[in-house]
Amino acid sequence: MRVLKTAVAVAAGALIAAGSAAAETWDMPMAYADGNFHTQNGKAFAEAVKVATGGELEIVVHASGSLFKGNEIKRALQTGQAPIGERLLSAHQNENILFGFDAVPFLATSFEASQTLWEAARPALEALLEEQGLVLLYSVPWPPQGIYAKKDLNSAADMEGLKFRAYNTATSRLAELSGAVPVQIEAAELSQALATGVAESFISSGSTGYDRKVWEQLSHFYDVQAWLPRNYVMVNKDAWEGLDESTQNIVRGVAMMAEAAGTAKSEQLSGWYLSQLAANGMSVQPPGDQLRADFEEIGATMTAEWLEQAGDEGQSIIDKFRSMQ
Ligand code: PCA
Repeated sequence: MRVLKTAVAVAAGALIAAGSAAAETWDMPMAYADGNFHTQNGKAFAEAVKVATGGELEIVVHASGSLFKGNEIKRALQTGQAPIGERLLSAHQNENILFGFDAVPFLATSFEASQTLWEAARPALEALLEEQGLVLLYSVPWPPQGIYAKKDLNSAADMEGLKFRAYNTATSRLAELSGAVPVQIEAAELSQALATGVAESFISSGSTGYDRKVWEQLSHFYDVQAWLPRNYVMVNKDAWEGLDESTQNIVRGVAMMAEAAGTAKSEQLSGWYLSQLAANGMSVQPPGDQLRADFEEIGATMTAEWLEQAGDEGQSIIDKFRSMQ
C-alpha cells in the first residue's frame, strides 16, 4: 500500500513537472485603469489565449501601471523585463517621430479614417518595432480627442497660461502653441494632478475623462476630434521566438480578434463616455468657430512640423493613407 501511494505521488509529481515545463506564464503590464476598455480587452485577449492554447500560454494582465508605469513599459519589453505589454506609442514620438503618425492633428478624425491610416502605417510601424526587438500583435484606437477645462474656452487665447496635462510631445506642442503650459502626466496620475492643481486642462478622449472622474474638478469638454491615438500590444522578440509555431499562430489569430473587438468597443462607447461626462454635470459641446479655427491653425503648424521631421517615410504613410480614402 505504501509503495503504491509513493508510486502515485511520484507519478503525479512527474505529471505536474511535465505540465509546468511546457506551460508558460507571461506578465502583461498595461498603463490604464482596470475598468478601462483597453484593459478589459487585454484581459479578454489573455483569457482567449489561455483557452485556445489549452493552458500552454497564460497571460496575466497588470493594470494601472502597477507592474511598470506607462512610460516604462516599452523599455521593459525591449529589455526582456516583461515579455508582453501595452503602450501608447505616440508617447515615444520623441524617440522616433514615426510613432506619432496617429497624433497628427486633424489627419484622421473618425474611426473609419483611423482604421485606414492604421492600414497605411502598419507595415512601417511593424518594421520599426522589429528593429527594436519588438513584435507587434494588435492595436486599438482611443476615441477622438477633445479639450477638458474648468472654464469656457472660446478661443485658443482662453488657454493662455493654463497648466495643461500632456501625454506625449504632440500634446505638449499643442499646449505651447495655444499659450498653455504643458506638464507630462500619465493617465494613472491624472486625477491626483487635477486635484492638487498640478494640471487644470488637458486633451484626451471621453474614455479617460470618464475613467478619471474628471467632473470632480473640471466643468467643460470641447469635442474637438483632433485625432484618435492608439495603444499597441507588443511582445519581446526573444519571448516570441521562444513560442512554438502553433502557439504563435494561435496568439496571432486571437490578436486579430482582439484588435477588431477592441476597435468596435472604442467606437461603440465613444458617445456613451460623452453622455456620462454630461450626466455628471459637465458641459459637453463642439468647439465654437473661433476655437475650431485656432486649433486648425495650430494643427496645420503641427502637421508641417511632423512631416518635416518624419521625412520620406512619414510622407509615404500619408500619401498611402490619402490614396486609400
Ligand atoms: N487617453 C490616454 C491617451 C489618449 C486617451 O484618450 C490618456 O489621456 O493618457
